[in-house]
Amino acid sequence: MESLINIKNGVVPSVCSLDCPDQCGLLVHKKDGKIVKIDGDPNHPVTKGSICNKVRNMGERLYDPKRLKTPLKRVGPKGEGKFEPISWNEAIKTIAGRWKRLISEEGAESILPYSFYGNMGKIHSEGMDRRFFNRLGASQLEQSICSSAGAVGYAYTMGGSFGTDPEEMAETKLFIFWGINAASTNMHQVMIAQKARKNGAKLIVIDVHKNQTGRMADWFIPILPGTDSALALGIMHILFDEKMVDYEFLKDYTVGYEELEQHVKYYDPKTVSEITGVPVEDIYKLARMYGEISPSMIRIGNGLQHHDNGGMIVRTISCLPALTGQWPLKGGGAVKSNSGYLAYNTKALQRPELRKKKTRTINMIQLGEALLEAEQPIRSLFVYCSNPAVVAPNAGKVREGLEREDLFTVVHDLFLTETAKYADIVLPATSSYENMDFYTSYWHQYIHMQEPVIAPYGESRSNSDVFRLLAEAMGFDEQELKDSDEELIEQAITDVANPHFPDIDLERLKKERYVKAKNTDEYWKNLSTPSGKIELYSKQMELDGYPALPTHIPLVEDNDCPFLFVPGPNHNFLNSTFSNNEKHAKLEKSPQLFMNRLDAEKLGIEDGSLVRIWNERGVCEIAASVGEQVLPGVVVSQGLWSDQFGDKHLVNSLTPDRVADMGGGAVFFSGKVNVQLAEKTVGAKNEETVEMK
Ligand SMILES: Nc1nc2c(c(=O)[nH]1)N[C@H]1C(S)=C(S)[C@@H](COP(=O)(O)OP(=O)(O)OC[C@H]3O[C@@H](n4cnc5c(=O)[nH]c(N)nc54)[C@H](O)[C@@H]3O)O[C@H]1N2
Ligand SMILES: Nc1nc2c(c(=O)[nH]1)N[C@H]1C(S)=C(S)[C@@H](COP(=O)(O)OP(=O)(O)OC[C@H]3O[C@@H](n4cnc5c(=O)[nH]c(N)nc54)[C@H](O)[C@@H]3O)O[C@H]1N2
Ligand code: SF4
Ligand SMILES: [Mo]
Repeated sequence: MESLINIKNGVVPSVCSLDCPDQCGLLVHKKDGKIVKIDGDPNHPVTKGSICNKVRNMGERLYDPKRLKTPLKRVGPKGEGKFEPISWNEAIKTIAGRWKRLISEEGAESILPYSFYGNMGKIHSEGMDRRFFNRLGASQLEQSICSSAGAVGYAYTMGGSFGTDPEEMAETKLFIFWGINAASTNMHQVMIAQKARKNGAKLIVIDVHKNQTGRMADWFIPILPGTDSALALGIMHILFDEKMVDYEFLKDYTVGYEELEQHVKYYDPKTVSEITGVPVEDIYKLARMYGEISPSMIRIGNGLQHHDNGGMIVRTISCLPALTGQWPLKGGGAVKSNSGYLAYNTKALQRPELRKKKTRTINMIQLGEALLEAEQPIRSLFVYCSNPAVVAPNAGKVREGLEREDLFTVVHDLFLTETAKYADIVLPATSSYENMDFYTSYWHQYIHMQEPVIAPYGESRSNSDVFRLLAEAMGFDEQELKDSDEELIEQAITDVANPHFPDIDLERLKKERYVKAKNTDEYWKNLSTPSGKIELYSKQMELDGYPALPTHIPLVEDNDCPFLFVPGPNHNFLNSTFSNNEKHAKLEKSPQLFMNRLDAEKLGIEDGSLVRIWNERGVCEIAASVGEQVLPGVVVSQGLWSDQFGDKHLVNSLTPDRVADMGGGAVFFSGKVNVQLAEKTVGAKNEETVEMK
């Protein structure tokens, strides 16, 4: 078949590579070999031709004049951004030379790869890179920044990342979007709910911020951050009390419902109201709606798990559908992540056997600490598919670590990101439209094929190409480090020990482009929990040091600042991606701090006033948006803004790098801050004048 790259003019199929649950099927319009327009693929069974504005404007990013064309070496101080072009040959030789010396002097563990899912393609995000770093024997990275706390919490109840099929949600009569800003972060989930609403379905949104998603709900329930376990337990209290539970389902398919019934007696509506800020009558109303309307579906968002108690919150909420017997119903249940259905042959892709020695693992959310304080120092960092100087918590500390003169840093990216500015060597990366890869959604149930649709930009190279080059330069001659991208895909989709994985080979995947997981209907009958059932009571949790029953555990007292700070993502960026592209930044205008009118009045802050937000970790300045969108005591910002808008927008300079209760997860939303009118505030980070009250 002709390569899609060679089609100079026409429309070619593709898939969105961004870290977004929707994983849209795309149609790419080409003129003279360049992308001129990106549309949705109307034949895609879930995304059905609609896509977000971010990717409609993707051309602006792909052909942004700031995009990197050649490898670079740093010629100014770290962080300043002065670089000179060099050849690939020089770049690879420099890296391999430094690493060979480091390995002989301090061992391979002195090298740390740092990556996340800037590109969700499996080959490029967890393929040849894993093989290479396994062979190298480098330190390992715990990739916990996004969804690990909730994934572990959900798995205690449900055995793994398995939930309701979005394609069945036309039947759903009650949607609860819980801690998800779906209007921005899962647009097709919203479209499905809107369609169902035309047939009488109701949409409830439970959030700490009445944002674009809350505003479209039939009922918006504001809640205090980190208290959602208590609300879920309060609902359970009423469901048992008012006999709205399905005892037959509980008896057949769950463990521990009798213990749970006793346990939730402690969570009476009055107590729950005091914890959550949700009025008693609303707790009753919510529980009764949940008890009476079927099928119901809870969309469990990522916002919940970015808290000290995030794993337990997700664990608790995921018990609810069993109580009213939702799982057997079409369109009933819950979705946190559906990635389990498409689990592929990771061992064949990543080759863990290439690692000959056990090596240390470093939690990615504590990069600053690892760079500054590790007993056995990290001497070299290789960053790809991530921008830790902006996205990692306690980002000031991360930047301090990146400034270390004795740290040899390489960054592989499409742009000179904030992180890349600290690099010694920068390598230009291809975009996903220039690569071959396969993709699996973590919301719908399709696996996708991506073939390159345009030629590599400038001298840029894909992740797997870079690791093949590095392997050669290091003198590694294993065949696994030479395999082509096609071979990698074939290995990953062959001999898959997952009963839901579709019967595919590379040929079928290329021909059909997206294929659905199979036999997913009755997954709730045979779960991978220790009992095989839904575990309302979990012995495993007890063994792991948690309460066996779902429990509300208050947030850690971060410091004595008065406001809980929830800095989430925004509509027009994807994490920090797009924040450096003019078109997207313009659409987003500027960052805002949402605060309650009562708090603002006390502090003399008006709508639009520039406010200073600070704590012992850092300081930011942004404009206040005063109103009723958040409860008193809570402030919310949106977006991970690029440094090009000034150095006062780095919200992660304020966020804690503590580890959540489960999965080593991040606690971006459990930090506390002080807020004052900008001109009134004295002092800043590390100065003695900082007032903490
Ligand atoms: N447009 C856009 N889409 C994206 C992204 C993006 O940056 N921009 N990022 C992608 C990625 S990587 C991810 S992980 C997802 C994240 O997308 P979501 O799953 O939507 O998660 P968040 O936006 O982090 O938080 C969701 C909501 O949780 C609320 N929240 C925070 N704390 C609490 C709490 O204690 N209780 C309750 N009930 N609500 C709370 C926040 O106010 C927010 O509205 O989106 C993906 N899609
Ligand atoms: N305050 C706060 N901080 C957060 C969050 C939050 O809600 N609030 N959300 C957190 C979450 S959920 C996540 S997932 C993380 C995400 O954080 P990151 O994974 O760092 O995501 P991005 O900021 O999108 O950066 C991805 C980078 O990968 C690059 N890239 C894209 N494709 C490729 C490729 O094929 N090869 C290479 N080499 N590079 C590529 C992009 O250009 C971009 O610079 O952020 C976390 N940080
Ligand atoms: S970012 Fe999400 S909604 Fe937008 S095109 Fe990609 S998968 Fe679809
Ligand atoms: Mo994420």
